Amino acid sequence: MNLTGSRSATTTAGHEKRPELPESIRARVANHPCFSEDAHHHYARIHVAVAPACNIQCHYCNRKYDCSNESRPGVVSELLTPAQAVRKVLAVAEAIPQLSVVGIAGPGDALANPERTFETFRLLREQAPDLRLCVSTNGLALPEWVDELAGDQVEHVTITLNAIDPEIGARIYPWIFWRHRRVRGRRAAEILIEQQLLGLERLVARGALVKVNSVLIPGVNDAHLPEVSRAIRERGAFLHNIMPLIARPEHGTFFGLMGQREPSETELGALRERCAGDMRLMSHCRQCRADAVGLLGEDRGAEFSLERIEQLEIDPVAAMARRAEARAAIEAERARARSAPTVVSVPLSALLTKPRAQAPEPPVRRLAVASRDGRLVDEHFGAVTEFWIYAISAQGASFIERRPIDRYCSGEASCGAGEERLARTLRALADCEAVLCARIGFAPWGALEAAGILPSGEHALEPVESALAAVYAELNAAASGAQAAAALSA
Ligand code: CLF
Ligand code: SF4
Repeated sequence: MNLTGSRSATTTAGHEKRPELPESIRARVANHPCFSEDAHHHYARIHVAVAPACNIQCHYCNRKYDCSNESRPGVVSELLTPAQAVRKVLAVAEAIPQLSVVGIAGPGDALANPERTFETFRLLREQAPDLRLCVSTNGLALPEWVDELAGDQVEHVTITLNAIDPEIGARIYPWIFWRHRRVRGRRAAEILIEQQLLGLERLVARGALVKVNSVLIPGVNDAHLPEVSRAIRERGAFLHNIMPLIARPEHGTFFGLMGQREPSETELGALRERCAGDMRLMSHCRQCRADAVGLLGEDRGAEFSLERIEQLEIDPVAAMARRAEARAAIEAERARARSAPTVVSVPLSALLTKPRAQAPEPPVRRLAVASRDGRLVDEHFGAVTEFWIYAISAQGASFIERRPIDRYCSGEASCGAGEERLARTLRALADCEAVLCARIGFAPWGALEAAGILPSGEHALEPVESALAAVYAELNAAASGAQAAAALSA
C-alpha cells in the first residue's frame, strides 16, 4: 500500500496529464460538474425541460423521449414554461445549496426553441445571478444565437457533433429542418456540420467554453471520431465527451429498431484513449435526463414536481446567501484536501537529529464507506452506486459527502465488462486511503491495492463509526511501521 499519500492532481475533467489550466479558466470550470471532473463530486446541476421542439432528426432519437444527446431515453420530462422553470430552479436551489449550474438540454433542442430558452435565461439572470447558465444544442441554429448567448453570460455550451464527414453524417441524420423546408440525405448533414463548426468557432471567439458531445455508434462513426476530436480541438473546443450510443428496440428509435448495436465499455475506453492525445476528454458523463436534478449520477427530480414546488415557501435572497456559504465550505474543504498532510518516509539520519517529542500527530485521512444509509458498513463493493466519504483525524470522523459512482457489477454473467467503470471508480476515490465495504471481489480488491487504496471487508455490518476508527488506527499503525522500516533500512 502506498503510504506516501501522493496523488496525481486532476486538473480538468477526466484528464490528468495536461498542463495546468490558466487561473482564469480554472475559476470558470471549478464549480461546473461537467466541465471539471473534480467539481462533480461537490456541485449539483439542474436541467429545466423548457425546449420541446427539435429542428433535426437523429437516428438514435425518438421524439416521445428526452433528447438522447444529453439524456437517457426512457421517461418523458415534465415540460415547463420559463416561469415554471425558474420557480423550480429557485426551489431546488433552496433545498440543494451545492447547486451551481442550470442547464437547458431538451427534451428537444434548446436553440430550436429560442423564445422559451432565452426567456428562461433572462429570468434566471435576474433572480439567481450566482448560478452558471449552460446550454446544449445540436448546433443547427447555433451561429445566429451566439451573440444572444454571450449577452446572457451563457459561458458553457455543449454542441453534439457526431461527424465532420457528411457521408457519415447522412447515416446518422435522415433530415434537418432548414430555412422553412425539410432537407434530406448528404446535403442535410453538410449543412448541419457547417453550422456546428461555425457555431463552435463563433463561441470560442466570444470566449465561451465549448464542450463537444459525440455519440459513439459502432460501425458508423467509431473510426471517424479521432478526426472529429482533432477538428474541434483546432477550433478551440475545451472538452470532448464521447458518449456510448443507447439503442434498444423498446425505445422505438431507428437505430434501436434496426438492431444497431451499442458499443462495449472496452470499445468506448479504447476510442477515448485514441482521442486523448488530441483533446481534453470527459469521462464522467452520466447521460442525464433533460430534467435531471442533483449531483451527476443522482436523480432527485421526483422531489421537485410542479405540484410540490408550488406549495414551497421560497426566499431567493436567503437561499443565495446559503449557496455562497456552501460554496465557501466546499472550496475550503477542497483546499484542505489538496494540502492535506501526507505520511512521508523519513531517513534515519533525520530521525536521529530530531527529538522524539516532534513525532507528528496522525494526519487527517479520507475514507470511503459502502453503506445504504450511513449507519452500517452494509453494501457490496460491486453493487454500490455511491460512497459515503469521511475525513478522520485524531479528533474523530466528519462526514463530507455522498459521492456517486457507476455501479461496478452490472449483474450480468461476467463482471469483466466493468473494467472501465472500475477505472472511473478508482479515479473518483483517488483522494481516499481506504474503502470499507461489506464484501468485495478479487478483481476490485487488487485494483484498489494497486491504486494505493486499502480495501477493507473486515468490518461488514459494523456501525460506520467504529469501523472507521478501526481502519484509521490500522492505517496509522501501518504508516508508523513503514516509517520505522524505512528508517532501519536507510
Ligand atoms: Fe447539463 Fe450538459 Fe450543461 Fe452539464 S449535463 S447541459 S454540460 S449542466 Fe453533463 Fe449530463 Fe453528461 Fe450533459 S453529465 S449529459 S455532459
Ligand atoms: Fe432528438 Fe436531440 Fe437529435 Fe433533436 S437533437 S433529434 S431531440 S437527439
